[in-house]
Amino acid sequence: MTQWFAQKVLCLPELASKSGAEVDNLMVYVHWLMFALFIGWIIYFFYALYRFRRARNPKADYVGVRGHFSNYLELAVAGIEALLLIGIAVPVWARRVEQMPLPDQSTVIQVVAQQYAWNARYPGHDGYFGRQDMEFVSDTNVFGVDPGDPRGKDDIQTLNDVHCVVNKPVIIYLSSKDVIHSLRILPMRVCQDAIPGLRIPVWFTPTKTGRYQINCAQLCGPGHSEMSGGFLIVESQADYDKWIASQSSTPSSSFE
Ligand SMILES: [Cu+2]
Repeated sequence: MTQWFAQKVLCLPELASKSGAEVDNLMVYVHWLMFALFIGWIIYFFYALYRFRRARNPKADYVGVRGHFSNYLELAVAGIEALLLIGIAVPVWARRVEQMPLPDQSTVIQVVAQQYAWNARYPGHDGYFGRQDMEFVSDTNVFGVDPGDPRGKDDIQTLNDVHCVVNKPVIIYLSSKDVIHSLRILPMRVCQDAIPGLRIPVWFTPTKTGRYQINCAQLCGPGHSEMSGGFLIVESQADYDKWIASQSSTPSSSFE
């Protein structure tokens, strides 16, 4: 029922992540409550028009409502709202923040946003990112990779293509080169600001292979809309390994 409501009534975008259903459910519950309140207010509006019509009430009643029904109703609405917030929204958020997947069981990617594209970086065959430092950051080295560190030699850097493996958690360490951007991948139900000087982890577990558009959710300049040229490519482990092999300049054997 909630899935049907989410897709047919609210027209939410395709869902392709494991924990995204929790976000959708919360949106559905909030809309159900709003729908009930809307119907309730409409009924009350017409009741008031009828009950307090001039023909029956030629003189105003200065005391007003004497019963406590409206108080109980307001309490009940506040109770349901508190339940949505404390019982559902806060636990969903707590799980997002506190239950980070383990890096060695995830696809770990660094993403640096810039005007107007997404840079992505992968650890390559050895599984390690090379050393990074602010002193190396330049226009051509947005990740500040230390050119002297051998572990960084096989690192892979892409522009606008973010590859990951289906049914395996993805951890993105997000930052920005210039202004505030925001990484939004709707089918994964994630949206996180990219802030210069901060490295913010974002995680999700994709459940369907495919190509999903990445949007920038902060108006970051005149070319803001160009940032929708980024794509998250969710593929099988075999396809991902093939892609890594095709990108990495250093074969894995040199590390064995
Ligand atoms: Cu942007």
